[in-house]
Amino acid sequence: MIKNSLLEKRLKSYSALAVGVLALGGAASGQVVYTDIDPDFLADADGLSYELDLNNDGTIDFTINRSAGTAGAAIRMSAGSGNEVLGAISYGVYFLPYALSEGDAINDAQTLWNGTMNNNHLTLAWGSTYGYWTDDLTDKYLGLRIVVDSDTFYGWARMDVTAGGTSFTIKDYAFESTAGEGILAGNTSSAVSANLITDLTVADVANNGNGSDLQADFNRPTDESTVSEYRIMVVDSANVAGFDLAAAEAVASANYTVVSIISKGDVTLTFDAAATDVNGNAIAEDVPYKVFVLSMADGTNATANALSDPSDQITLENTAGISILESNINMYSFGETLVVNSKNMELRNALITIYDISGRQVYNAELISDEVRIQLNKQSSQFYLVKINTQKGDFVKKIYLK
Ligand SMILES: [Ca+2]
Ligand SMILES: [Ca+2]
Ligand SMILES: [Ca+2]
Repeated sequence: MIKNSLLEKRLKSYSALAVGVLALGGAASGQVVYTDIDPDFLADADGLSYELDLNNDGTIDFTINRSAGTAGAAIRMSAGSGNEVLGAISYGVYFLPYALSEGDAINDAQTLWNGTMNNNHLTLAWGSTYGYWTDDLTDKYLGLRIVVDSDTFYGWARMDVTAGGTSFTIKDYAFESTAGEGILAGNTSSAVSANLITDLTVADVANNGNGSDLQADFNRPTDESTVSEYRIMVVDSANVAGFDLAAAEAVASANYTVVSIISKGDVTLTFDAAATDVNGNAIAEDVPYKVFVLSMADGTNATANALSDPSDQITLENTAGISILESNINMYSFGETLVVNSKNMELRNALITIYDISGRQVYNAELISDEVRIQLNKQSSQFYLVKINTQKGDFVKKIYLK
């Protein structure tokens, strides 16, 4: 049953293993490992089978066989544990692998995967009766995925078949070595990724207790031709560990903010009051967040999306009229009175200067005690910028006086 060509193939597979491992080690992301079957393997008689080791690790992942069926010849395949093929269910009990065309997507967006139906016999061709591989076909693709140590890898195998399930020829195969990342049928090199944004920063810019307090600032990539849009995503820091490209791609559209590429220049985005985190929870104070930007591929110059690194963590705080403690300087307000004090006498001989929202200096004095109360005459509630220059350093805080 095992022909010389298969033994040769296996030897090639083991040598390909070393190449594959090297490729994995050197790849930051997006590395397709391609294996040519040379010569192509032809199964044109009952009992011939091809054992496909998609990732060349010595473990057979799929077996494709040419057998005798009740409807004449048949081509069927079985899958190793956890491995699956892209296809469709027929009559509720049979699974028929698709004959994909070059460029068809093979990824986690497809839901019709199976590896076990009909007692692990997946049917490519049952005579001329059942299956997507019953006609004469050239250069069609099986969509494959395998599980290795609980990671999923996507790949394809290219085949020709003759009508009625009388023969199949398997020519080559490939898999994407980045776990979870899809592949296009026939692709032998990695998809080009959309360009990433740079210099992502976040800030707390208001005290509304919602998304409008949060601002994200980033620079667009110099070359935006690979990008169709940016999706700005707020992630609860508790969930950041599992937030990868696949997770970002799966976020519902209601739970991120889109920045289009139509408006040029670098981006300063203040989120909507109704904005949520990626799980749909309203953005709130006192919850640590990190922000990500997903660059969506334009589909022509790039076909893979790309996720930025997370921003620094930010926890929105309500700084309106409440105590602020920083560098041992305590500052709080009530009515028109601003109270500044220090635990460790840093304020002795410090200079305090207060500016209003327009930048006008409204108060300036040297502090002679550890606590000072400043009465500000003002027309309406507003923010003030308080600057304190001490011997140990300078301290600046925005404060809201009612
Ligand atoms: Ca394998
Ligand atoms: Ca070949
Ligand atoms: Ca705030």
